[in-house]
Amino acid sequence: MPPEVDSRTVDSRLINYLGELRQRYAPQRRLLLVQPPQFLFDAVNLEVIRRRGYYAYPPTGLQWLEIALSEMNDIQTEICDLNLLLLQRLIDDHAFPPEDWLNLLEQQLEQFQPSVVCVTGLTVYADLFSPTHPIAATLRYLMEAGRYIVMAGGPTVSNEITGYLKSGLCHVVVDGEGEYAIRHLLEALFEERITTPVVPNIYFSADALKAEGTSRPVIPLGNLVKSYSDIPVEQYCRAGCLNPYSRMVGQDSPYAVFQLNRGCRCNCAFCGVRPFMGSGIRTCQLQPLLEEVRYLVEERGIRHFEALDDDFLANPETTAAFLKGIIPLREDFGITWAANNGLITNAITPELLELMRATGCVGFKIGIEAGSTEMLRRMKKPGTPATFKKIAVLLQQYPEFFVGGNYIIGLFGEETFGQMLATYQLAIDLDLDWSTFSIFQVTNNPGSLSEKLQAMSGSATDFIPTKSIASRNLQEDSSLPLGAELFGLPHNTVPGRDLLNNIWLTFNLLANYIGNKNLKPGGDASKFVRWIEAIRISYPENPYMCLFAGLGRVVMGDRERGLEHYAACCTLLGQSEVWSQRFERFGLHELVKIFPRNDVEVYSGLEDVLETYTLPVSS
Ligand code: B12
Ligand code: SF4
Repeated sequence: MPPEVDSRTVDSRLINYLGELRQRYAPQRRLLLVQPPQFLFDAVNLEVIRRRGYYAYPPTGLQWLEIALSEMNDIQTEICDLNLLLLQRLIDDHAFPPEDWLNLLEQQLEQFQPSVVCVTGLTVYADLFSPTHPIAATLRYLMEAGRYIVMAGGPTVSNEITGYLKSGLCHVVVDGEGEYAIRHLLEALFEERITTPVVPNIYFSADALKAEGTSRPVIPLGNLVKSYSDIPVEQYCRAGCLNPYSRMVGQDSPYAVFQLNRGCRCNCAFCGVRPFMGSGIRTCQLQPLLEEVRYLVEERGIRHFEALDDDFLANPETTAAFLKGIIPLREDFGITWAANNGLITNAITPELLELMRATGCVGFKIGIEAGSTEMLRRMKKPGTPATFKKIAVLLQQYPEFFVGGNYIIGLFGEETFGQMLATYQLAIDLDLDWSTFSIFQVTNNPGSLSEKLQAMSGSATDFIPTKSIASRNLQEDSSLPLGAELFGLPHNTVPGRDLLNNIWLTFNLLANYIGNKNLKPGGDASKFVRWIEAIRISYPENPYMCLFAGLGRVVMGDRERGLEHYAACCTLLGQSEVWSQRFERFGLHELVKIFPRNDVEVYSGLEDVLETYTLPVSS
């Protein structure tokens, strides 16, 4: 029976299409929500997986969809996090070939026997149609089975909506937030009466039609507690990590996520949040959210959290109320949390920092992005170098946080080397614990990503270039300047991709390692070491991380551990001509020849290296 509809709140083309699907598949009310692997198989590094260095995020988006459907009659839902299952399998069973991962999906399908399968996904940008791309491969597998109504959504799919529908990879795509859309879709599929209005972020059929309706940003109601019955949340830390912060607090510390606000007040030109989430901030209900966090801590043993928010400080009073609400969990269970996604720099206040201190915040990133005023203006970043400096000074009073600044180089494919130097300069002036440099990528426009990638000369991969390749080592063109030579580049040069990689490598080494404030007198070497030892997990072949972890240990007075790192560095250098040459070009070989014995030798050794660089003058 077609559902009873009110023509003002439905799109008849969508209703007809779903009617056709109903006829073709005779679906039962069983819905499987799938998160495919979140990494690309072409760049898989099994050693890093086994060291638990890959992302393992609970599937928050799918959990919200499950909650949205929980009030519908008799809909049975189950969440299958294939990313988790695959990581667990690869860690436990060394004989398991990663390319057999679809067998894990097949097992879940067999067990649950769904009629509708919803697929989410977030991967780095790559060919989204490739036979090995985890999202495309999952969808293709499901469609070829010919037994399921297949719906897709999430950030990556939102970049290829038309292409995915037109190539028959799914029946429906939902762009952006999915709660209202999924509820409407399932009502139209299963219910006799449709009670929810159509929303225009639904795309459907092989013609990629867009539903006509009134846009309604989702107001998140309630919490995710019920959905956690499906999620073995305490096992995620055994399979991977959230980011270096979760590894820093201890890889065995069970972790989860929370989200207070959806959306972001800002609309930075390079960022995908506004196009994906729409404008405006929607705040979760405070008490239910606190209940969720309390449940995770008290009943599931979670001890570390990551804030998923794009704008955690959007409403300072609510953020303060939330933080006050979790103080007892800090006091009774020693919880920690971090905000790797970043806080809006100008929204940071002493009051909030005090509450962050009282709730076990281990660190956060702040969005700076560029040092040149014209680039900041062009990207509509709130803040100026002067306002960033003011906050950086304030942050020096909170040395217990590990604070990283986010910076982008190669902006819009047009940034000059001189403008990049201004960014480097600002990073040095702000003197934070870390400066995360990333290479600019196209992420912020809906439409076809493949076309945009072609326009941007080749495929974009990870923001952090060393993560794009299985070995996590950059292969450089040795004829291009690197290290000290790089600073002789004419300031009006607009570097291409290879040169950008060299600039990235040089800025990263100089700002974060050779010139790191925590490896100078008065710095906190132990904080530096905890961070480097946490990031090293993901870069087993990187000798400079070993060298600097070793130097940090020496400054801490732990020469024994320092020598272990040093030995690992020498082994890696012995195995790699490329790295040995790079060490020479960066001036690091002297530190390897005579490894410092104490803090004073580390300080002076690093100063000597810095002196070999003619750096821009500090403003
Ligand atoms: C946490 C996070 C991550 C985590 C992973 C989170 C996860 N669960 O997988 C990590 C740190 C790994 C990550 C990495 C990256 N991320 Co990220 N990440 C986020 C962040 C901050 C929050 C995501 C989240 O959990 N949201 C909360 C839940 C509730 O939302 P959701 O998952 O999107 O689900 C909703 C909808 O998407 C929809 N939905 C989702 N799936 C489905 C399926 C169906 C069938 C339906 C109907 C609906 C639906 O309904 C859900 C409920 O509303 C977002 C910012 C944002 N505003 O979304 C950026 C964001 C998603 N990331 C982004 C990017 C670019 C990346 C990277 C590609 C960056 C890079 N090049 O390195 C990497 C690549 C990931 C990888 N695998 O290597 C962009 C994506 C832009 C775009 N449209 O392409 C965002 C929007 C941030 C930004 N600044 O632009 N990320
Ligand atoms: S402040 Fe951050 S999340 Fe918000 S638009 Fe800018 S970059 Fe994106």
